[in-house]
Amino acid sequence: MAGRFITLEGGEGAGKTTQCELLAEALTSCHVPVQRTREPGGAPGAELLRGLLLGSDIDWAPRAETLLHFAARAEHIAKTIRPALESGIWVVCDRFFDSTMAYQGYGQGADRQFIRELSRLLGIAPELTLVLDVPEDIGARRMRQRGGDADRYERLDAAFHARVRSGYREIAAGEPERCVLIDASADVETVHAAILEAVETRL
Ligand code: T5A
Repeated sequence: MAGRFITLEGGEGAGKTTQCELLAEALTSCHVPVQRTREPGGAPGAELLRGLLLGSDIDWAPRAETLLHFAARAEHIAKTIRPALESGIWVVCDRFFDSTMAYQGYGQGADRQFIRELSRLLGIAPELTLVLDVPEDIGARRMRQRGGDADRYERLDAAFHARVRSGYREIAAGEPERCVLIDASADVETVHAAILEAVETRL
């Protein structure tokens, strides 16, 4: 596939959405064709599943919740990610399978081997994953300042968000060839510069 596949990951308020937008703009200004997308979602069917996962108050069984994220992901890959990559477009994706490992695996205690196996079966993986690392209290403060209603995951307690953060740090440490840990507690421009440096160096 001619396009390159980049994902941004991190806990609540790490600044992924902000940084996805800045990275896509930077690539576009270098005449690189880019598709920005997000999970859960990124295709009509996957957006429907997003509504179920974030908007409902159902206390899903961990395996069911994991499979719903992977169902949304399979749809997203088939309808958006793979077609873009095949036509030479770079994909900048806000969350991907590391989110399921961090949130469902480390955060909610779902079977990590099950998640690893589902990730492998997708048959596609990012070439570069930027893990935006921010202390939970800074992330929570940013979310409060931004306002709006908290989704199902944002409402979970501080211990959950601490497990998600340490899960991400473990993922990044375990796959250094794919992942770069970025200190996201700095200001927007500093984080953007660190991301550009990682993209230039790795890709
Ligand atoms: N989920 C997702 C799972 O549990 N399993 C999965 O498999 C998947 C794919 C998705 C939720 O679903 C869960 C994880 C999530 O809880 P979402 O609505 O897509 O939810 O929300 P998030 O991905 O968490 O994204 P958010 O938009 O809520 O946060 P971001 O993208 O990290 O942060 P951003 O860029 O929107 O910034 C938040 C605020 O901080 C400011 C921004 O201006 C904004 O106001 N900000 C900064 N302020 C100071 N310094 C910086 N460096 C800043 N960067 C941003």
